[in-house]
Amino acid sequence: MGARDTICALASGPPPSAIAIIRVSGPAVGEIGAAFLAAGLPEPKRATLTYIHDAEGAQIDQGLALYARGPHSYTGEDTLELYLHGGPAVIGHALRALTSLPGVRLAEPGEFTRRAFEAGKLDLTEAEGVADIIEAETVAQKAQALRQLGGGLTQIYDAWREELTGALALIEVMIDFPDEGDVPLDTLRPILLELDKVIAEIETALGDRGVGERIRDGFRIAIIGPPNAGKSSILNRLARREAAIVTDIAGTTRDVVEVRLILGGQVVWIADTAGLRETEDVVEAEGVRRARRAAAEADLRIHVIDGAAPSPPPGPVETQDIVVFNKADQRPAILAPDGALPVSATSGEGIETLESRIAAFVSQRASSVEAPVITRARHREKLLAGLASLTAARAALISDMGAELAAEDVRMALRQLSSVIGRVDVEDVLGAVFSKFCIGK
Ligand SMILES: Nc1nc2c(ncn2[C@@H]2O[C@H](COP(=O)(O)OP(=O)(O)O)[C@@H](O)[C@H]2O)c(=O)[nH]1
Ligand SMILES: [Mg+2]
Repeated sequence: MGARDTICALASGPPPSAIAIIRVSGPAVGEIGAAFLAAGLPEPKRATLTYIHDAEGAQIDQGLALYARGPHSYTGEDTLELYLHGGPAVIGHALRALTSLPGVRLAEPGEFTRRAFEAGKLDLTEAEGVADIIEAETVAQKAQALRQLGGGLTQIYDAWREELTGALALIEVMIDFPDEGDVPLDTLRPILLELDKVIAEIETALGDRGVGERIRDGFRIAIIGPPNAGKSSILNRLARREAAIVTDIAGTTRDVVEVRLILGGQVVWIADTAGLRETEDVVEAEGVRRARRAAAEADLRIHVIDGAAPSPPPGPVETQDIVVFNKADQRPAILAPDGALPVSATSGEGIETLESRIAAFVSQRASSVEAPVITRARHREKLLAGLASLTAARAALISDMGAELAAEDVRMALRQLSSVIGRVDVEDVLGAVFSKFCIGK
């Protein structure tokens, strides 16, 4: 294999912008500085004003150049950043000039960060934090991403790995010096204490009701109720647009229609669903099945009672759920069952109160876990597998099934935890993680 490609990309937003930042990383940076910058390659980490021209000597622009010598750079390689005027002609000319050199090509999504990961500058959870902070829309998402890219998760996993490595060493001593007869409790106790501590911490992390994932991906709210209760009309009110079709024909909504909003400082997905009823229509029946699934998976359900034909909510109402009595414009609110919020999708009455109830729920839920350990499904999967291995190790130890088995289980758990931070089994996850990045990062 020859030398590694040098990669380049526009790192700033789409043109036109005041300034465009073009990033370059790889072995050709020195050559690019010498060939394209009138001032030559600048001193490391010193912004230098210079003319920039292409290989034929045609001027591209005047701008700042910032050079970082590997390994003291984001990617660990030599990198060059060019701050140019952010017009499409400048950017196009600069990228064409750079990629005209042999060994220089446009970067893939996330390739700069992937190189940083490969150089050991970041672990996988930190790299995920980089992607998340770029995508962050709410302050809560940003705070979570910032904590993650600053090594907040790395520390937790490192501590677990250290404790398990210690426990493993003690188990291996048991294997090397088997006692005649039963293992004395003195030998077992410190190992069990160590395992129990990690088991308890992982269980706490898993028992977070998905708060970290919800902060990142959005809380799920489902509007459910009988046909014609006004569910779609309420969704449209909340969305402030005609997102779902409203008619007086029962069974109009057949699929789940989702609207994304920011409420209570959180991303919230509100799902309008098909009215819950028995039906012969196959399409509507599938809609009802999806409605039930959306209701079951939601963090919060809005049960809509049809004020024109009141009946109790068909599904189970959980404590956090909101019950609304719709069509309050037609019916006196006094007819609303206890605790139900009178609203009218037609007049807008009660909709603000409904919004603030939803906002209160999501902001309270989001702050119910101080620093969520799990921010992606990937983390949850590995932690569940790790927990299963540790539980098996514990069982093997106390039931005398043999220290060898227990050691194997602890090794397995270590592997699961290490794969979250990208220390082992990385190849299968790297593509998935970095392809979701934007180009230039
Ligand atoms: N008077 C009145 N009619 C409503 C209200 N909300 C919905 N409707 C009407 O009730 C019918 C069913 O509404 P829709 O939103 O499609 O109900 P869904 O089947 O539960 O989605 C439509 O004719 C709406 O115009 C309301 O608050 N007041
Ligand atoms: Mg509907």
